[in-house]
Amino acid sequence: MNLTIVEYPNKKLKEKSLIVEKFDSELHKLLDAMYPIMMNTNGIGLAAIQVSHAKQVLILNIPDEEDEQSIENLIEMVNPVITSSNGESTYQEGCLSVPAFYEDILRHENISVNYQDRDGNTKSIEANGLLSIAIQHEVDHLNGILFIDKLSYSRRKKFEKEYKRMQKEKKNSKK
Ligand code: Y12
Ligand code: CO
Repeated sequence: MNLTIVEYPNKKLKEKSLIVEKFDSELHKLLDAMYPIMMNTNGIGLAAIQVSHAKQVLILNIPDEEDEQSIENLIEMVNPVITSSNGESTYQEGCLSVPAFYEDILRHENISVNYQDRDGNTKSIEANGLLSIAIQHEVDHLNGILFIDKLSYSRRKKFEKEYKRMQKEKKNSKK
């Protein structure tokens, strides 16, 4: 499966993803293809909508204490639902669909999540720290929400201006 990352301002990123009902080889192929694309772009999280598949699917690979990512730490979530949350935490977030832009975003510190694995088995997880932040960021993608949608009016204006300038530069450098 050949996947490419969709970048803002592509309208695809606003779509709401659909619940997965079939835990078949097509789902497995999608999950298998998402992993290398996330790793090759230095990502720690990727939602299926970012590769143009409007399915409630996301993957995460949080670096360990040595800042290393390994396949043993890969988490695949299908149909995730955040069932409870508490506390507050601000983290500088980035997104593979909004390249080269990072901003402080306020989210919940601790969350509980119910989800299914690639075979449809029900799972639950309690998360804090970067894992909690990354899950909230990726679950937002499934609802068509980007981290830049959480910026204040003035920060968003500044972002739009900088992002347009960067896109222009990128286009000109390819000429
Ligand atoms: C904090 C909170 C949430 C997340 C969610 C997942 N985001 C990412 O994994 C972002 C990765 C990322 C990687 C980049 O590097 C490359 O593309 C090579 C990047 O840099 C550029 O686009 C130039 C930006 C974001 C993560 C952290
Ligand atoms: Co993202």
